[in-house]
Amino acid sequence: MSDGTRVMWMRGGTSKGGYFLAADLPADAAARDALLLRIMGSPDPRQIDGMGGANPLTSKVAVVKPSTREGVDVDYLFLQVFVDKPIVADGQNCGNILTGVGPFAIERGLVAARDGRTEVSIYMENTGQIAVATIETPGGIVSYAGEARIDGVPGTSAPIPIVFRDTAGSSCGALLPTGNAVDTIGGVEATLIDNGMPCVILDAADFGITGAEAPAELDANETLKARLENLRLIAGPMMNLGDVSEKSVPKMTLVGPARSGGAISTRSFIPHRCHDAIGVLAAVTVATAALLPAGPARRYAELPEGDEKLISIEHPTGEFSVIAHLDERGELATAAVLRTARKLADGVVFG
Ligand code: NQM
Repeated sequence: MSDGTRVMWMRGGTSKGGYFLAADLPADAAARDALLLRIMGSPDPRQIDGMGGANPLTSKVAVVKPSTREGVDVDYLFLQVFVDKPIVADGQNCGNILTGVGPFAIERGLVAARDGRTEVSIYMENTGQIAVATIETPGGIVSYAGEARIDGVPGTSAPIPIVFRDTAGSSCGALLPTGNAVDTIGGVEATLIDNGMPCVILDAADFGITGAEAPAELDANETLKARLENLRLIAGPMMNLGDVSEKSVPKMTLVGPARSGGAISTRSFIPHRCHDAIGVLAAVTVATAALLPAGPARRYAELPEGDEKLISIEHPTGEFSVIAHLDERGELATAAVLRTARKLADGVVFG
């Protein structure tokens, strides 16, 4: 057993994981990944011998360091520790875990807090883009308490608004990597799109489901899951992602009509298990798909008028509001989201 590694465990949005300073982890990626697998208890469906919560949403890691980039405070690398496979993947970003990065950076002394609110600008290493998060810091101390509520998390917390810019083509090189708003793959219409998260947007009706089913019901539907995985393996190379059999992207998002007054309803496979809510950048990407001239998302989306649109993405545990600012071409220029985070533990973990 090692002497332990310094870590803060945090809930970020609707996910949870370990936040490490890069300097506290092995510099060699293979040694770092071996340590993280031990820390999470992977591979094991129950992660019984580690900190992971037996769900991809609770088997996540943020690696943070001071940034050398002009105007940027910190660099953030997201790592997905697979639950039941010995894989640590850096092929995707995570906007939920991102939420904890600002508070963590302030708590670790990487960013000086102001009295009131502190903006933290974060370079997201996985995709090479910047997000700006605003943290509540009354008296120069991070406050996690507040009145902000996000669906999928009980209770209320301090608000952490986050603004994303230039997320189009984050991993695929272009918003629409095939150049089309709609492609036909495996006999069904799909939008292959990446506005911060590579997603394959599909019409739930094409799979004989309504899109309102509970995640557990969809997870138990082996025929559906096999069909989605088959389409995902076809979509990966079309999206410039290569062979995605061991990658956590693209996400497979089934859409249908909104049922609770939102813009559209979603069930998002990430990629082998149905999300209890929806990822942050996945929600931004679905909102962007809803603005396209055609495709499964456009078919169902009910959108407000104006250049600033609140697009409410319904998911299994509520809704996710994306505030979309459109450019003169009617395309999404910036997206703002509201998240919350909570510090759960600060100490050392053994690998
Ligand atoms: O899309 C889950 C999550 C995510 C990712 C996933 C996320 C995002 O809910 O930005 O937040 O898609 O694997 O944490």
